[in-house]
Amino acid sequence: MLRIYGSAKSRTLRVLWMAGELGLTYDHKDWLPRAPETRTPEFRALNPNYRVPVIDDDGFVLSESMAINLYLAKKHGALYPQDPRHEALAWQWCLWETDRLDRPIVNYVRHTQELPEAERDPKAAEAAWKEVEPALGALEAALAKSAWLAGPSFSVADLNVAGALYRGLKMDLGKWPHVKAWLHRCWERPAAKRARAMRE
Ligand SMILES: N[C@@H](CCC(=O)N[C@@H](CS)C(=O)NCC(=O)O)C(=O)O
Repeated sequence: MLRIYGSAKSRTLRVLWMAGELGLTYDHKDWLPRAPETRTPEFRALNPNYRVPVIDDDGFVLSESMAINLYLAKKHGALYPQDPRHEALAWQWCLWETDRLDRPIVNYVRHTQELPEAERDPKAAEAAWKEVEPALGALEAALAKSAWLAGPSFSVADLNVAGALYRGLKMDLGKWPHVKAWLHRCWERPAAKRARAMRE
């Protein structure tokens, strides 16, 4: 039995999307980040970082959303590139996303749209934008050359990067037309829409 820990209102969104793509059944511990359930010794034993998402797949425990989705895709033989070069590109884009985009895009949208106005910090938004802008530029250059990030079709690489760019759906991406078109192509998938409905 697969168990997924974490609310759709967290980075667990991308794992729920992947589970939907693969048609998996799972037990869902629908816990928000920092919820009391994530502060227990039992949860610490699953993830000493106290963060979601985490999965428990028949006793195999794994954290880090990118790794979880790479594992699930490979295990279930779908959305996982078979060609070693495409597989390596999937790793590249997942690692790139975590390094370049994951936190800055959250900070940017929180400090421009999501936090109550009194809590928004323009300097934090500006600092985040200085990282988001070149990252979107790098993604635009790749997507101008290829419709998908790791091979000829939608894969775990697209899901992981588009999943992390959920907040990009609320941004003006006019300057990056290939990113915009790709992001909407990814999020129009039925499993993506179902995951999104769990969050909104
Ligand atoms: N790199 C991790 C990040 C996980 C993460 O930061 N999760 C947040 C929710 S989106 C969390 O659980 N935060 C709780 C905390 O900060 O204590 C991943 O991609 O899974």
